Parts: sequence; structure tokens; C-alpha cells
Amino acid sequence: MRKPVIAGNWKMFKTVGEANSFWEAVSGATVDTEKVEAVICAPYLQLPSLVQSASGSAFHIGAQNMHEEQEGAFTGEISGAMLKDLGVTHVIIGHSERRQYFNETDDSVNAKTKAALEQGLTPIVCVGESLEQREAGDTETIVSNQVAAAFEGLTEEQVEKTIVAYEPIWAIGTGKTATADDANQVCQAIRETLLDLHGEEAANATRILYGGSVKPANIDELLTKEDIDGALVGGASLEAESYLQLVEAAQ
Ligand code: G2H
Repeated sequence: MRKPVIAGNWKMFKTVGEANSFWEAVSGATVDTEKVEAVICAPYLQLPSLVQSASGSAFHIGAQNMHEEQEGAFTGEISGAMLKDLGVTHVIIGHSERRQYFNETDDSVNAKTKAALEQGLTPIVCVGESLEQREAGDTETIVSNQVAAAFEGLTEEQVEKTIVAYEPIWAIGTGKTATADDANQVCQAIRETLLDLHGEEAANATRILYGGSVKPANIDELLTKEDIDGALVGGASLEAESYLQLVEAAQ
């Protein structure tokens, strides 16, 4: 049984004060940690207070990026070691916005994934095709290649600890969602890639999320699909009420 994950991705939204207000609104919620892994991936500046507030609660706090080196002369960067030391548990790696605006490549995604795992962080590795690639019929090839590259050199045990998020670029923040069947078909192709490259046990254990305009109105159908194990959620994770509705739907 794969435990579903609902991971909020706040992107570059919320001040520390706004993050604290969000926390006050969610902290009293009943979350069954046996049934769902609830994660909030916040901007770096909000992490210290969120980690402190969420300590001992049902919620995990994640980052949205990290550098692959433990330390060094990399001005403006944050390492996985620093995140781990703070009490952060998850980290998004290779989100399409980072690939598009910050020159992240399959190689950097692979290096960051390995570094995150070495620190004991849970990587949430993002993959997904553009509209052009989808229209050309290349979706499964593109996504499978991204998964193969991101997971290259990982042990079976490391693969099982890694979460994949399938996010079609054309569905991100646009209000357009892939149909649940389309999303499941790509998630199934991802699992087949993991099966071919890392074996049955790893493929069966790895959580694969869907991301792209997920909201309370479409989560139920997505979660009925066999290969979809939860969601990476942007816009709908910014309001405590809708974030909690998504967590509730998964438990
Ligand atoms: C995709 C998603 C979160 P949204 O980027 O990673 O954002 O739910 O706003 O489409």
C-alpha cells in the first residue's frame, strides 16, 4: 500500500506573517498520518517558523529547491544539509519553473536528488511535458526519459524513498487539468519506467503524484486512479481551507 501524499507548493507566495496565519488555520485539523502524508513546501524564509510550529504535528515541512553541494562558495544558495539541520523533511526538485527560468537540467535534477537522499530528505522530483511535446505525441517518451535521468545511479532503496510528481507544463497554474485518465496513463508509464530500470519492488513502492491545477473539485477523481498516489498542489494550497480539503480527500 502506498500512502498518498498531498504536498502544497507555495512557490514565491506568502510573507512570514502570512505563513504563520496559515499555520494557525491548519494546526487544529485532524489528520490521520496512517492514511496521508501532508506536506507544505514553503519559501526558504518561512521554513524556520513553520518547522518550529509543525514540530510534533501531522504536517511535514518541505523546501522548493536545494543546492547539490553540502556547502561551498555558491552565493545565494541553500544546501540539503542546511535544510536537514533545520528539520525540513521534503524538498521539491526540478519543478518545471526551475527548469524553465533557472536552467535546471536532467543532470542537475539527478545530482540534487542524490544529495537530498544522502541527507535523509525526501525528494519530490518533478517531470512533465510541454504542450508542444504533448501535441507531437511525445509525452510518454519525454517523461520517461526525465525519470530515467533523475533516478540514474540510485539504489532500489533510494528509489522507493523518492516521490515523483508528474506535472504537465500546460496544466500548471492555467486552470487546465489533464483528465484523470490521461494523468493516470502517464503515471503508469512512469511506473513502467521504474519497473524496467529499478525492478518491481521499487516501482510498486514509489509514490507518483499528479500536479497541475489540482483543487478540491478534481482531487477525488484523480485519487481513484491506480497509479496516482496524491498531488503536488500550487494555487489551491495557499488557502488553509482548500489545502485541508485536499488532505481530507486523501485520507
Ligand atoms: C504545478 C502546481 C504545483 P498549480 O506547478 O506544483 O501548481 O496547482 O497552481 O497548477
